[in-house]
Amino acid sequence: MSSVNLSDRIPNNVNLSNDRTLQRALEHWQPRFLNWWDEMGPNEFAHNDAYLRTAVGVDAEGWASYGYVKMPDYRWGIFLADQDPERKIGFGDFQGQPVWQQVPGEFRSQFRRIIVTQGDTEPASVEQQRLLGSICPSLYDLRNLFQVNVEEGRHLWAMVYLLHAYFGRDGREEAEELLSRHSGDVDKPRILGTFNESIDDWMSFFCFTYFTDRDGKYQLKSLAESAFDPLARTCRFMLTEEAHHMFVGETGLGRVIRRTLEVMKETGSDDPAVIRRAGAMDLPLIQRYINFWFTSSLDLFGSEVSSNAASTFANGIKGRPDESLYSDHLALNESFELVVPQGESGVGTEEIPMRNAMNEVARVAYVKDCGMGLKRWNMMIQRAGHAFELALPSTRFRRGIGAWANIPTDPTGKRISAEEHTRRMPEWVPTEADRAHVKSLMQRVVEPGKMAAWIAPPDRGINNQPSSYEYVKL
Ligand code: BYC
Ligand code: FE
Ligand code: FE
Repeated sequence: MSSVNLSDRIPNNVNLSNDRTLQRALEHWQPRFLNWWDEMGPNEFAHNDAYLRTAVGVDAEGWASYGYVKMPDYRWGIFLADQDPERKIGFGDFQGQPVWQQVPGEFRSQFRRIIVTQGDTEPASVEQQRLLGSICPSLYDLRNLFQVNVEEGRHLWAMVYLLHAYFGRDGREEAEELLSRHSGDVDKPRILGTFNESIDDWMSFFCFTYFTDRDGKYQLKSLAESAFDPLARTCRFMLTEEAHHMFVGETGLGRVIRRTLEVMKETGSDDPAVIRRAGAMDLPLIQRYINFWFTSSLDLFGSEVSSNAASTFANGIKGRPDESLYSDHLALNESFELVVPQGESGVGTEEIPMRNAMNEVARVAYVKDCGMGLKRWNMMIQRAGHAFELALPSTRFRRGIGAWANIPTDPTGKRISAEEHTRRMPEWVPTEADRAHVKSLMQRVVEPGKMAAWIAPPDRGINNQPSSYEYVKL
């Protein structure tokens, strides 16, 4: 197992102190990161102790060490999963050859672009979520928000380490740029669409952690297959942290729905106006939030037909999520049947070479994973005796990237006129009135154990603490 150096200014298990130049370069970037955190992160809470887990190693004990910490003092470290000296490239044109410990010159710019894109999303999400603390529904939720924030900060460190260690001067420049683009900035926005959307209420936060962090899971799974071993090991460790982010989303939405069902029972009504007057979120509103964030996150996989995807697969840069589940890792003689728009109003199919369909392959796996939570929530709704069913919209609906970009369809994927599309959109994504209602419920609740009225308490606390624990000392 790689040894962990916690006494360094930057905790790490990559022997940073053996490479003075790299260590100095990263120590030079560190104050810029802290400055960015101070300006763009949850700075209102800079002086409060929060009960957070910190990675102090990559083994079962080390990766989750719990204690109170003030966020600016959080020990953001560089941790790679342990190296497997026998590891071979698992897919693409170089399948079976030993993995690379350095980036081959001919693939340098492709690797850099992907690492930069991954790195860009991490600080973007912290920026998007920076104002949620002031309207938290409980100390428990506040703590979970901060946990997600500091770990996304660590994920930025993970990508910056790779840029500094393996990409020389352009890597260092890209690391600077990661702190100078900002979510929603008109002049210097973040790279991918979803990361420029605003997250100004907790419904959006729970949807984001459910749907968008799950894109993170699938992209990291793909990169964990990479032939470039340091990237693969970095992403493998990031995946262990990612699970908590999706837990926050799934349990968050589940608790909102549970509370809605209680209010439906108390009021004996499913009329959205009645539910809203009683201070909860009605189920159709929840469906519209799901529609918004799911469709936005679908775009993060890129185009269905992508020569970039074919080339990153061929070159061993990016595999399929869970590549080991496939039997053919070359994917040269297979094809993929895509559903595409046909003519003015039709839907047809098109056969494309499998390698060009790798974005879609990942998206299909992602959509299936997204469905799991909905099954559980629908079971709750059904058990409470209601006919309402939450559903994921069609992957053709409201797309901005790929074959279905800007093709008007309804949530079932049926093509409709542009006029109907515009007219009916308020049925399908959050309206001004929805957002105003959600906003009106976002009152700060910070007494230990107390919950805002629109959300049920969690089943259990964090790290075996009671849910009434003082997770953040205000
Ligand atoms: N918005 O061939 P195409 C996470 C661009 S989330 C704007 O279709 P390709 C996290 C694309 O960049 C995971 N632009 O797709 C979650 C390309 O631009 P250029 C993040 C988009 O190249 C929550 C062009 O369109 N990680 O970790 O296969 C909280 C044509 O590209 C979008 C990654 O994404 C979009 N939605 O790209 C915190 C992994 N989609 O080069 C963190 C790294 C595509 O022509 N990224 N474009 O200017 C990649 O692997 C790939 O770049 C993509 C697909 C998955 C984005
Ligand atoms: Fe992340
Ligand atoms: Fe995440």
